[in-house]
This record gives sequence, C-alpha cells and structure tokens, in this order.
Amino acid sequence: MSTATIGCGFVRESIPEPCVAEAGQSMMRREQPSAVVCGSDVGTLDLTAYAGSFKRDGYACLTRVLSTAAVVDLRSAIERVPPSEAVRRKTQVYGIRNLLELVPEIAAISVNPAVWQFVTPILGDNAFATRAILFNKTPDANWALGWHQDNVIAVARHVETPGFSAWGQKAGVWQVQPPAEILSRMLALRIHLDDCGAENGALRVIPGSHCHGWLDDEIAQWKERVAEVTCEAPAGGIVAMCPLTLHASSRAVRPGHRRVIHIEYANEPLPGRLNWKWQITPDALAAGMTSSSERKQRPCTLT
Ligand SMILES: O=C(O)CCC(=O)C(=O)O
Repeated sequence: MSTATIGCGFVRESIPEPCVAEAGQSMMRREQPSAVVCGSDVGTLDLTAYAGSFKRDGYACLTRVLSTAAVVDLRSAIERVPPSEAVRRKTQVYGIRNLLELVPEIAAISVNPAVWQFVTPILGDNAFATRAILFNKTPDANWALGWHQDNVIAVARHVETPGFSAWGQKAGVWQVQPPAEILSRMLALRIHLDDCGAENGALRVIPGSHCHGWLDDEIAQWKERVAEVTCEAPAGGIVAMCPLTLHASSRAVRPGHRRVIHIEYANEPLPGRLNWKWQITPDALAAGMTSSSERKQRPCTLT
C-alpha cells in the first residue's frame, strides 16, 4: 500500500459510498482504530496501519502521543498569547487563530517528531504545516457545531485564481475556499490538551465521507447511512482528520476546558501566483522561516 497520498477516487456522487478498499465492507458502526502510541512506543508503532485506516475512514484516533509535561508546556504557551484580533475571549480564551505565527511552541510541535510521524505516512516528505487554530470549549463559550466539511485555507495574498472562491480575511489573514480536491489531499491533526470524551464536546465524524468532494445536500443521506463515531481522546492524544470528513461537535455537558490545537498540513504548491500563508517544515523551522507570505515560493518546501 502506498502511504504517500490520501487521495481516493474523486467522484461527486449523489448516493454516497464508503471510500473503502475492501469491497462489501459494512457501513455499520465500527470500533475506533486502535492506533496507540507514546514516545517510547514509537519503534513498535504500525504507521502503515495508521495510514490505511486514515485513508479508508478519513480520520484516526491516536492516544498517548504527547507526554503530560509537553501538554502542560503547550497550555502555558497558549496562556501567554497577548490579546489581539487573533484571540477570541469571553471570560476565558476560547479561540486563537494564527497560532503558527503567534506561538513558537505550536510551530515547533507541528513538526516535532512525535507529531510529524503522523504526517509523513499520509502526505509524504514534502509535507508542511500551513495553519493552526486553538478551539476551547468553556462554560461561556460552549458551542455546538452541525455537520460540515472544512472549506477554507489560509493564503499569503488575495490573488484571484480559477476555482478559488469566498475570499475573506480572518484576524488579518486571507482565507479562501479552494477546490475540494485540494482539501481532500490535506490532513488536520487535532492535539488535545484536555481529556475529551463524549461529554466534553468531542469531535464526531462520519467515516468515509472525506473522498466525495463537497457533500452539500448529501449530508442528510450520509447521516442516515453511516453511523457517526465520537473521537474521544485523552490529553496528549491526537485526532487525525481529513478536512473533508463530515464532522460535528456537541456542547460539553460540564464545560471546563476542551482545548484542541487544530493543525492543518498540505504537501503541494497552490496554482498560479497563490501561495500558502504558512509552510512549516522541520528544516524551515530549524532555519527560522515560518511564513511564505513575502518570499518567492518554491514548491512544497522552504529553503
Ligand atoms: O473543535 C471543534 O469542536 C470543531 C471545530 C470545527 O469543526 C471547525 O471549526 O470546523
């Protein structure tokens, strides 16, 4: 099995079919994939199984990826972010945009080997982190999100380009809806900084919904045909997800914190004169470069 891409046959269908390699596989509720790692278990991790599970289902739940100390450090780094347009707060901070730029620790963790090992089996060696956002559910920002697919990327500048629409700025950064094919080849890793069970507003996903383009009016059919899965994760765990996987989340039953650092990765240049806003690779980070915005861009890597 090739582990370098996540693309499935990209056909817009009115009746969704699961994106599974095995013919006849049931679309009934499944157990969550059992990929389980921690730093000391890296040598025994079956990354091929992880990549296969992700390619088939459009998500994977990974527990014990980061140590407690690493989680505590990330929480502290987030607490130090000063107020700005990128920080959304009620009584407590419930969202922060532009994390790859604002928080060096987040840029670092995005390409840390403990995390990066879950990027390259999906996206290959040309992968880079391109956007990171904090989502926190707190007592006064305890949201529920309906079923949807993620549909925007962050780019360096507004450059009208065929296939790219819905231009807008968020916290000073241009966001645009790319063709669905681009999102289908991306990966999001959601690093959990708090234990997150069903009662704490965990992400819910519809397996196999990631490789059929924009689902628009077909969401109801998917909900009817495929049982949703709740992606529970302990603090230090990661939920891997294709941005096109149908996902939703409920309000936390007893909200305290539900901090998730949502990091998106890609592996290809954008067409024409469009550039990703951020392209963080291990090498780029070591060289102190995190943004593509004011630089002539070479495909996929910063040098
Ligand atoms: O973190 C969550 O609860 C969901 C975030 C999400 O799905 C989104 O913003 O698209």
